[in-house]
Amino acid sequence: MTDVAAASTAYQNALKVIESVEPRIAGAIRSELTDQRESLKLIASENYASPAVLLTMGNWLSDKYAEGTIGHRFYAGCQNVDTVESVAAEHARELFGAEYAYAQPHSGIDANLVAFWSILAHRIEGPELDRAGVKNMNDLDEDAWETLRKKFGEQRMLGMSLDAGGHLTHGFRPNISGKMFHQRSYGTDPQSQLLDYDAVAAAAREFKPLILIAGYSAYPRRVDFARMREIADEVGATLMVDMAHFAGLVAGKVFTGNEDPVPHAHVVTTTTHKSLRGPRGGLVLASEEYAPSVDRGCPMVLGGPLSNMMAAKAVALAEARTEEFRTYAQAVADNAKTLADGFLKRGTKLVTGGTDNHIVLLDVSAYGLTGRQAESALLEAGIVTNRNSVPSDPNGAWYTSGVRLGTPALTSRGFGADEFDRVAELVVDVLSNTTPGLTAKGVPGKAKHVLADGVSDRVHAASAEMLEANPLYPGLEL
Ligand code: DSN
Repeated sequence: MTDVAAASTAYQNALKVIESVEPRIAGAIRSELTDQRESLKLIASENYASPAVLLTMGNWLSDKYAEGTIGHRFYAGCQNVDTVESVAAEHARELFGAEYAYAQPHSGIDANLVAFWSILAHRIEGPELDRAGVKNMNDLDEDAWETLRKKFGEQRMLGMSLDAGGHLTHGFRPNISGKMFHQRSYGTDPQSQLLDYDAVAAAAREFKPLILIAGYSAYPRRVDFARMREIADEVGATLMVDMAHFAGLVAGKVFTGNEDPVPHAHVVTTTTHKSLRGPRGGLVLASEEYAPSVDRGCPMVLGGPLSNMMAAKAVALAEARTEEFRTYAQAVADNAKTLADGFLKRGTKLVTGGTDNHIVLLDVSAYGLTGRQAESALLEAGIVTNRNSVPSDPNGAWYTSGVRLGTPALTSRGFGADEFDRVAELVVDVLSNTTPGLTAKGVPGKAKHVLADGVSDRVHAASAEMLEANPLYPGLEL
């Protein structure tokens, strides 16, 4: 980590300033650090950004409007934002070997919206304008515009189902993607719970999607993106990969060849705050062919860029270019394997029977628990996780039958094989000592849990030893 003494001074002074205006906010900031320091953070999508990344977010770049693109803004005085966005894009291109990078999306959903609309612009709008013999959509007459709007709404998307590990933004009804597109899902093999590429190909041949999406939030395995591209090419689809979860493993060169989406996909989206360990935000990478339409993210679906966040993305991407980051990324994957093995040897059922990325997905039904009960019992013992569906989950997306764990955050703290095996032991201790709680009617429900006496204390004590030996932001005093 960076110069900790300087970071301590910076935070102490910043908190003094915040305190003088709204002490409750300063208090919440202090207490968030304490909470993060004192719990086992196993949420697969969370991490700890460096002080350099965190400090870059809080400054006057936040106050500048800069709608438009680098060197082509709708506001005057954007020279510093141009520098920030250029550096972020340059690092992203070099780090991922991408032809084009767009650093403006504020989040993963924004990055996916930019990707969807850039694909629609390239594949649907462009040919329609050509047919009408005009360059700009404002030059279409009312009838042609109505035809184009209707065509946008007729397009199809094929993505991984939510219970197999796909993401809400991959075409599910509660999300705008499920309302914009006719959507179908591919799942995983019922026995192995692994992706069945032949089944994906068969679904693609039948459905003929405009967009084939690969990528996941809760699938504990690597994906063969070369095979996904073959499938997309065969049916004339655009291959979009959402690598939000595993961008750090791509940046750290743990996923290479067919497992690296960038050489195979037309468009790749990501968040920057998960395994990539940057600020909360999004990023789109694209081939030359899609670059001009991705570059229209603003005004297509975005407003003014968050220039302070783009600056922090640039700093995080600079960190991710280092040998130290590669070592970290490899440790994230190695630690996940240790964690999975720790569960398997203690008899816990894992979705797909293991992991080869940063995610371990427990099926807690054999403990007689829902994911919700398991999540609450673990939290009571100081272990922070999130419940998650398992394939064909009988308990649906709210109660679920699974708990998702990930190694990026604790690996950033320095946890290695011994600690992750111990983490598996502690999680098993909690789950095997938890029973469903009773509802108001006195019958076992799906939400409440009862953790046996003494378990929380012993798990807290064992965690505290590991957490103290691997401090978060060592030396940082508030
Ligand atoms: N919420 C993120 C996750 O936890 O995976 C995905 O958007």
